[in-house]
Amino acid sequence: MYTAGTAFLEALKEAGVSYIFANLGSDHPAIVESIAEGQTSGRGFPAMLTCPNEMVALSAAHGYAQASGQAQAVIVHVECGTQALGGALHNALRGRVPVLIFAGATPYTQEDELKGSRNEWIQWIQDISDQRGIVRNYVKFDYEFRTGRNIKQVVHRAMQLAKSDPMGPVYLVGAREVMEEELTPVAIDTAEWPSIAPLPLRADDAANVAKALMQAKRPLVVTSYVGRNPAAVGELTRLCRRLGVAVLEQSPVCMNFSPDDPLYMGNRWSEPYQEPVLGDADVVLVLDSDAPWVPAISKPNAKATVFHIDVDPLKDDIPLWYFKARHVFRADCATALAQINAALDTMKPDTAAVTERTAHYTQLHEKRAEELRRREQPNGAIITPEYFTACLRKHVDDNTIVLSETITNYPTIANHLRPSRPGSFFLSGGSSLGWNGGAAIGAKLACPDKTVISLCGDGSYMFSVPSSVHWMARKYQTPFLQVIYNNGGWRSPKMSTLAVHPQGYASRADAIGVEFDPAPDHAAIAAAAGGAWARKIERPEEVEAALAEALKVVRDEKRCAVLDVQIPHL
Ligand SMILES: Cc1ncc(C[n+]2csc(CCOP(=O)(O)OP(=O)(O)O)c2C)c(N)n1
Ligand SMILES: [Mg+2]
Repeated sequence: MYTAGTAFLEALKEAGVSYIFANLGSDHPAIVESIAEGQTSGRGFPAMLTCPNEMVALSAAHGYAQASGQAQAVIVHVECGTQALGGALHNALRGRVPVLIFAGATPYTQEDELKGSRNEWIQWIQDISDQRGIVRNYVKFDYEFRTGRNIKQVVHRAMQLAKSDPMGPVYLVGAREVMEEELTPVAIDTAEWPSIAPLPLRADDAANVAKALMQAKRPLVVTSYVGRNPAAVGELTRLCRRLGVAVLEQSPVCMNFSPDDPLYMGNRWSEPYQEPVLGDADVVLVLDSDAPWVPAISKPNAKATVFHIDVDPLKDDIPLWYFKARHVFRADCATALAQINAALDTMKPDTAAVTERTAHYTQLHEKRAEELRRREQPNGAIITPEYFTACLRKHVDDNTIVLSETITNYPTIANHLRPSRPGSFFLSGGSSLGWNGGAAIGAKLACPDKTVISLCGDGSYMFSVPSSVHWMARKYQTPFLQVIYNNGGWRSPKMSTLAVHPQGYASRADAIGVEFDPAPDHAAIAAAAGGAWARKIERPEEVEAALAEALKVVRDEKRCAVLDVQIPHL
């Protein structure tokens, strides 16, 4: 037996897919049959994992790709399973995550003309006019298999698109009749389907950027995700140290530059004040950022020269987007930074100027570090997020991956966890809440020997479909520690309201629709769904013991632990 379904699975295997995160339906008999046949005949197809919720499935593929760089596959049920991918698709797009999503389509014959023809009532209900239109705002490529004959080529083309910069999700559809087609196998040489080579700068441009940074009085790098390619971090660090260039992160979604480096100036989100370091810079080099500052509240000096090097500098999928820059380059930042460093090898920086710049920025760094140390001291009988995060920091070793969907505590994590290893720290990269649980499963599957810690707000925990996540985590043995920064609801929309209406009615109201009152027993959901260790803590003196026990459960018992940490409420 060799059907289009078999060819599809074979192509995924050839493309390096290890896991198919699947939520099945009446559209998938060919695939289910081929997997069962493959298990008997030993075809070695990717493992198919049952995902009771589609958003968790795609978030798992997302976390896997973040932790390993490898694109995985997601299978969903026709148009309704596609809808249920929900905001995970937005996250995959904005996170620039390579992933192949396949959805069946309802059969296109109804009188048994072909194998797979309609034989269930729902197949009329699931026929819509443009299934691919559901996702077209969010994928790099969408296509429907018209025949089984070239199904492998189409999968490899889709994967080539997904894995080429700027990376992103791709969506394929196949109706039952196409997937049932009996085929003669087609041989593919995967070496002939590479992703595009990383784009370099032109040599002159690299030299010009090097010269501008070298001659600047207050040179500054602004970045959000240069560290998505961990190789870029070393080149950036080398560049900054040799010239005394500082780094400011804007809404960082991964580890970009060591927060302990004296040239690290901190991280900005949407705080309503002008950033002094940004205002003082005379040369600003933006590296990989979708929004390098929020111009209404903070921006570079009008006299500053701005360079922008980005894997996707035009952001053509963000309709209203403009940030003034004099020089804009589409390039892979790891390559570009190596080129700028190579250009500097032939130049002679003024060592006195480098020393002065380094001393200036080091002084600012130390002042900031002192303030952060002060904030993480224990504060009476309450657990502050800063104190808790500082305690957690001591447990994060070199073998740990941390995920954060902590919303109003994003800055707390950046400042007090201080992730300093490239490739060890991730946010979703998007803004649709609920990535944290599935992503932890994916990261653990990608790196089974690492400890995975997923941090989330109480709202983000509920968005993550914890029943699905923890059922999967037990079934597929992906233990991780989940910490809930529980402030009793959605602090973020409350802050958004107060930022626009500081003295308004909402500022004086007792409740504005963001409170979780009465509170759910969050950790117990995970215990019920997946046998997770569950604990709620409220006092600072409980923190150390709870963290030690939770991590022991994860590392030794290989069981999930969910720690509900009560921080000051809304
Ligand atoms: C899918 C989705 N729905 C709604 C929102 C709007 N939203 C942004 S932050 C937030 C609250 C998050 O709550 P929590 O995780 O507890 O973090 P907190 O704001 O309390 O720090 C909401 C509802 C969103 N970003 N994504
Ligand atoms: Mg909250």
